[in-house]
Amino acid sequence: MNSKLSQSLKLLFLSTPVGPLGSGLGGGVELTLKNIAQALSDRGHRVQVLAPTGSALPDVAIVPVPGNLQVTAQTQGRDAPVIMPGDAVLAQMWEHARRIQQDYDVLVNFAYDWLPFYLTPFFDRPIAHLVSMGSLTTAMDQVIGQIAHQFPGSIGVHSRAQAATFDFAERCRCLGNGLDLSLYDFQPVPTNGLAWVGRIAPEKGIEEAIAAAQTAGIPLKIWGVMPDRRYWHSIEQAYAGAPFSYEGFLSTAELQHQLGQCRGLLMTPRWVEAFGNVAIEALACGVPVIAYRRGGPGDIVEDGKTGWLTTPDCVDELVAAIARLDQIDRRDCRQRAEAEYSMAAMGDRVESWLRDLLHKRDEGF
Ligand code: HBI
Repeated sequence: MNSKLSQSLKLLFLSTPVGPLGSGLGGGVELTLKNIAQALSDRGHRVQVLAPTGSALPDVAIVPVPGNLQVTAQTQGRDAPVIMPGDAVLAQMWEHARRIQQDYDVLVNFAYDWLPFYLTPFFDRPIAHLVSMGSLTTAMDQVIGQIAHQFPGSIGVHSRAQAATFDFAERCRCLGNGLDLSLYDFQPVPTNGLAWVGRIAPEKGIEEAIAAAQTAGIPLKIWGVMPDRRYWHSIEQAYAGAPFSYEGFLSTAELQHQLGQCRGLLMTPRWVEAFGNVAIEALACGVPVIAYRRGGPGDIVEDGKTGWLTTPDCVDELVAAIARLDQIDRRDCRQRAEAEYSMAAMGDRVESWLRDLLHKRDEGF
């Protein structure tokens, strides 16, 4: 849909409360928010972001909100109670949003937290929720499901696999994701070994990637934020002598340059990744992706064309896939990213989602 044919939208984005934008603590949702803000601004919409103090994003207007950060949802148990710290930044963001909502057409929530969903019926303006992870806790499943039924079309997800973790999957709008591909250089010839990129945490399954690299005898380079040094040291001890090295948490510009030199990216999530931005970053550089048939990466990788899909948690199949990396044409990887995961493609999907939600609202849904 060409927004020139209809009025531009005034959008208020409410960020994740687990860390300032740009700190890496917000994980994939930081990049998602940044790219959606850019894609929608590029097509004439006005985007304002509320985010924890200390947030910074190039070319994005951010209103800093003070308060204590939220505990990350994936470290809670399935039956964990809903918790909020005293003086919570999440509560302050939504109090601020309540006061200024009349200046906007749609609010877009990026937090995977109970409060924004619970507050939705109390707001005058429609709220679009971009749910950034699969099912994690009963309390979140319940409150998201309630809003999915009460406000049809208001729940956006990244992949069908992620939607399938909820019992209201058919009510989820699948948005995929998108990148500014001009930031990623296609590298036709690899000069490096294997890559693993992500937050270095137990749910990411880095151990299997290291074990596969060790068996394959190919060095594995690891990039990403390291929230827990103790966990990293336990990995170093468990796999002493294996060919792997930690290469730091890099800017997108630096990461894509290093990642693009690799023969392949290994994605070994223990949990259902909602999407796996790293998969499309690799494709954008021409790097084939070997991923478990699990979660978002399972929806992104085309088996045998842009990488290989393997049985989850099976190191032997990772090793077999590594041996077949040179069967993948690296140009196919870049072309897939351009067709499906560009800013324009993601911008189309998000704009259409928000307009449909507004349209439903106008019809008094
Ligand atoms: N945990 N409580 C909470 N809130 C979030 O918004 C959140 C999170 N954990 C991880 C996370 N967001 C993002 O890293 C993923 O959604 C990508």
